Amino acid sequence: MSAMKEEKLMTEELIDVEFHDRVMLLRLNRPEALNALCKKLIQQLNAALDQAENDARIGAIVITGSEKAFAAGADITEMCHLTFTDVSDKDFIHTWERLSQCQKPVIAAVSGYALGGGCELAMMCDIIYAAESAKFGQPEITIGTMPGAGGTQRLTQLVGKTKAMEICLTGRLVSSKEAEQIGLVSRVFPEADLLKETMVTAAKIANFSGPVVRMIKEAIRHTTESELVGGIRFERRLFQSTFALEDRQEGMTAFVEKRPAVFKHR
Ligand code: DAK
Repeated sequence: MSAMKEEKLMTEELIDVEFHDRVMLLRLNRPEALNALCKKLIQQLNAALDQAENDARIGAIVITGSEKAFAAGADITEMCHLTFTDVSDKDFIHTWERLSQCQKPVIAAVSGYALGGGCELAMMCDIIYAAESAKFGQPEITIGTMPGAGGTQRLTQLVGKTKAMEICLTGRLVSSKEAEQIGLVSRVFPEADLLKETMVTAAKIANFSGPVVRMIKEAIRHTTESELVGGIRFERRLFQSTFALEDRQEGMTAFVEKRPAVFKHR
């Protein structure tokens, strides 16, 4: 990473926070890297979620990105040089699960790419609204690794085994239309309407009784999340194990060097 890019990560806000009555709007703001989810961005996201949880005036949270990208995944340049020991000893990026633990309702408003960790982040939200331009996917296999933040688990729960297998094993992109058909997203809107419609839904939810909203969310999560706990941890450990593979090193290096990866199957 260049010194200039590093400086930006040290100093700039990578998330814009806006308040619209009882709705907190979080806009991922790292356009030069298609909102790739670096450590700093996840820290800022988690801090904003803590703030929302502790503020009784906030009744719902919306997370969005730019027109081109909700988020193009975890930051590959940040992960590229890590070794198996680096990631397994420190239980690499377990902090991502903060979003899935949020007690207040969270809606993702997705335009453009929601790939890898970006798709996983969206699936941690309670509702996903998408623009017609949205493209979902778990392309980790193309860079020699696998989903590590719930991609194999939440996607399977949402769309079923054979669709999840096909999406994760091919790394192909899923259009918003298909995503709606298979139950990955709640609703699809024209680009120009996406945020407006998302904010209307968020405001509606935020103005219902906060404790009742929390209880409904807790009841639904009881079914969905309780089944997931072991699988999420298992997946994260397998993801970390891919850092022992030459193919993972090659896949991520090839992305950074903008060339096709050549896998040696070891
Ligand atoms: N990381 C870092 N930089 C990225 C990036 C990423 N994921 N995606 C895009 N960028 C950067 C590009 O390098 C480029 O930077 P410059 O060359 O301009 O400096 C800039 O964003 C614009 O990207 P492109 O030039 O590639 O734009 P295109 O329109 O041509 O292509 C694309 C857009 C989204 C198809 C392409 O950028 C792409 O394929 N991106 C990578 C998608 C991907 O493979 N995502 C999965 C990453 S792995 C875990 C938590 C999370 C994860 C794992 C574990 N735990 C909790 C344990 C997640 C892992 C992943 O997400």
